[in-house]
Amino acid sequence: LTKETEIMNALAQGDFSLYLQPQIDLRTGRLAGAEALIRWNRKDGELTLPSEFIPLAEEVGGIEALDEWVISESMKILSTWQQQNIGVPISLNVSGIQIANLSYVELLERMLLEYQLDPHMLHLEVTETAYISNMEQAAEMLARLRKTGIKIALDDFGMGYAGLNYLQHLPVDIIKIDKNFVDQIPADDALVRIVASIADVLALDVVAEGVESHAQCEWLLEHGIYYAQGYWFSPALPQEEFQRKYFLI
Ligand code: G
Ligand code: G
Ligand code: MN
Ligand code: NA
Repeated sequence: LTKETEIMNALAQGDFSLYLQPQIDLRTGRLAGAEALIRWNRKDGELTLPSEFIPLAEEVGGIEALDEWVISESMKILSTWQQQNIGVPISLNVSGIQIANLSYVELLERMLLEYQLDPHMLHLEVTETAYISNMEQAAEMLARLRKTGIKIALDDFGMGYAGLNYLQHLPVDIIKIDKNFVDQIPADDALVRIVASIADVLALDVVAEGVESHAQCEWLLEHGIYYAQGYWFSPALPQEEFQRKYFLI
C-alpha cells in the first residue's frame, strides 16, 4: 500500500476525526473560539500524529483530499452552531503549499456558500514555519479570502525566521504566539513583550498558545493579550465532548 492510498483509504473508512481545542477570552473566562485539529484513529492502534502525516500527505499526495475533509467537517460543525445561534469561530490550519493554491481558495468559497455560513466564523491559520514559495500569490489568495470576511491568523509566531517578513507581506488579523515563547513567561517575558508590542502597533489580536498555568494567564491579561489556548483550559477534544463542555449540548 502506498502512503497516499493509505491516507485515502483512511478517509473513506472514516478513520480521521476533527478535534476542537478551546480558545478562551481571558477577560471574561468565556469561550472565544476553537482550533480544529485533525486526528487519525488507526485500527492497528499505531499512533499517527498530524505532525507526521500532514507533511507526508503534502509530499506523497492526499493533502487536497485531507483539506477538503477538514473544511467540510468544520463547516458542518459551524452550520450546527449557527442554527443554534452559537457565534463561536473555528480556526483551520492550512498547509503551506495550499495557501497559494487557487483551487483551495475556491473550495473554501464554494463551501461557505453551500453551508450558508457567516465567513467571519472561519479563521485560517497560516503557519509561520511553512515555506511559502510564491509570496505574491499567497498574499493575493489570502486577501481574497479576507475580503469575504474570513480572518487570517499567523500561527507559531516567533518560531520561524520569516515571521516579520510574513507580517509585512501577508494580510493578517491575528498573531498566535508559539508555545515555546509562552513557556518562558512569567519568568522570562522579553520575547512575548516584543510580540505584544508588534501586535499593538499593527492592531492585531493575539492568541497565546500552549498556556499551561494560571500565572501565565495573569501575565497575559496584564500585558493586553486577551486570548489563550492550552492545556490549562483543555486539550483538543472530540466534538461531542467539546459541545457538552462549552455549550451544554
Ligand atoms: O495536536 P497537534 O498534534 O494536533 O497538531 C500538530 C500539528 O499539526 C500542528 O502544527 C497543527 O497545525 C497541524 N495540524 C493539525 N490539524 C491540521 C489540519 O487539519 N491541517 C493541517 N494542514 N495541519 C494540521
Ligand atoms: O502548530 P499548531 O499551533 O497548530 O499546533 C498545536 C499543537 O500544540 C497541537 O499539537 C496541540 O495538541 C498542541 N498543544 C495545544 N495546547 C498545548 C499545551 O498547552 N501544551 C502542549 N504541550 N501542547 C499543546
Ligand atoms: Mn494552529
Ligand atoms: Na502553534
